[in-house]
Amino acid sequence: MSTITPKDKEAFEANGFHVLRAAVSANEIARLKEALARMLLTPAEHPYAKNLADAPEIATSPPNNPRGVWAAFNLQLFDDIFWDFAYHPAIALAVDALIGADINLYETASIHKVPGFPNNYRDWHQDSEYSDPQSDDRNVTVITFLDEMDGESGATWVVPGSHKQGALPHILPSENLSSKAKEVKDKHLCAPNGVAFAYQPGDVLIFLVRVVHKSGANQSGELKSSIAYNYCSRSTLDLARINGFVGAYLPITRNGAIYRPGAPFLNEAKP
Ligand SMILES: O=C(O)CCC(=O)C(=O)O
Repeated sequence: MSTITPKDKEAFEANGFHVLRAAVSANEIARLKEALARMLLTPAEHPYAKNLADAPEIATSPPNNPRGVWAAFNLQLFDDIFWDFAYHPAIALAVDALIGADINLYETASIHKVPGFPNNYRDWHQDSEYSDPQSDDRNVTVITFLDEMDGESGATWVVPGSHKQGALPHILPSENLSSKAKEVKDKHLCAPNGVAFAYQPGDVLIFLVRVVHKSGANQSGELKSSIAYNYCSRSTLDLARINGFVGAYLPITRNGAIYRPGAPFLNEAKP
């Protein structure tokens, strides 16, 4: 059973986001952080290292993130725990209640903000810029905060209600120091309306794929990490075969429960 109430769902449709507090336990956070710490030490020559986007220009080679990785993709390639995590009941059932019924995995990623991570490195954008064309927009980004964060120490910023504007034009950033990833053309219009919240490890931010959002600066002295997974509704179709992520479209929930491969089909097949 999810904790999402009809009021939560109504607010989610109006604002485009929902904050799920204390969804992931301290023990789970510790295990995820251990696996991410190992992933950040992946040497550049490793065959899977191309899944790690580094930012050596903002990282001063700290021992816990020597290549200055700021984003990582296809996390299941690095540790099975990231595959298990896609099925985290508190998160998956909340997403099912918000955008389902029935959700599939869309993408797995993590974000790492070194001390001094700039305010506009990953600036205002819609994730739908990377998933369109889809048959509908029941696709969400789910940020699980692994460290204490707020808007000045790495938390994600969102523009409430911005999903209602539809797909906005995006351009490449003009700043020299940036992720070089596409951002909203008129981003100066987004900034005054952006909000960020204070998060504890284990809190989760869920937002629709057309919600304009950005990475917060990290003015703290510590590395701040979060996990960013995307899920879509089972009925959401990828119209141009855009999604090549590992595990894309595999079932996560069915009939209001976590999907378990083999059940009941294999049980029924027993002699
Ligand atoms: O930093 C965040 O939490 C959001 C990152 C993000 O939006 C992105 O990389 O597309």
